[in-house]
Amino acid sequence: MKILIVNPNSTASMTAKIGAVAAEVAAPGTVVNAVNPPDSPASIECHTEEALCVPGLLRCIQEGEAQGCDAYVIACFGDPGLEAAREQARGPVIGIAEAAMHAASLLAPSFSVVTTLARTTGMAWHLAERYGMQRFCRNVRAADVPVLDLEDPRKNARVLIRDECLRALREDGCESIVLGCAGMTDLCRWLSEEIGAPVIDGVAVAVKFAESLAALGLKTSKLGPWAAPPVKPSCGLAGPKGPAFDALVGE
Ligand code: 2AL
Repeated sequence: MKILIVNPNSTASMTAKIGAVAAEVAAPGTVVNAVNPPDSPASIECHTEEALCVPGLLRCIQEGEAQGCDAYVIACFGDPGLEAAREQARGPVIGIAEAAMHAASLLAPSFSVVTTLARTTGMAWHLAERYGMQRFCRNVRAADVPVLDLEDPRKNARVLIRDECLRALREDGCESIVLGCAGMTDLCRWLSEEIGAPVIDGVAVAVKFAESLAALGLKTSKLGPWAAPPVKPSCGLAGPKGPAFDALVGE
């Protein structure tokens, strides 16, 4: 089985970290490949950056389709382009926020999200509403850590995140924590031990969900709004048979 993990930001060190966690949790026989578009923002921390990363992300999914990938993970907590990616893919496409929130709801009566910057907390609340997870979500908290600080060992990111997780348990009355950034993926086990409660990393959970659904032979429904988009000459990313895709696969 081949799973493609797309980090929609262009920071290669984060993509490598995501790929390492994915390879660690994948079953024997599952090949995981982590990629990022070369031309997207270095990190995604606002609505504009979310919008800007989507064309590159969709190109990655189209390449994955050409290579016969069985399932996909979008490794950014805003789940950018998730439904558009589902229009492009035959197999399951899982966003890390939806995966983490659903997993948390199976492990504890409630969760709080601990994310990067305060300006992204509203985006996480919107996702909780969209996924029907609002009733499990006690709070969305920012550790005040820019995404790229997670890539710099000289910054104090892990301690700031640990302290915010502890505050969440104490002040929000939640029993589990959802990590609000793919760049936190390597901290999950350490954080769980430090705080004594389940800490859910969407990257690991999304890989396992994607793998399970694909192993069951389940695919994305093409009966309604997740059908392949109509091909239009004005839009290079229009669909699997659009001009951009043809250029990608060398047709
Ligand atoms: C993210 C994430 O997961 N990747 C990224 O670049 N930004 N999320 C976030 N809340 O900052």
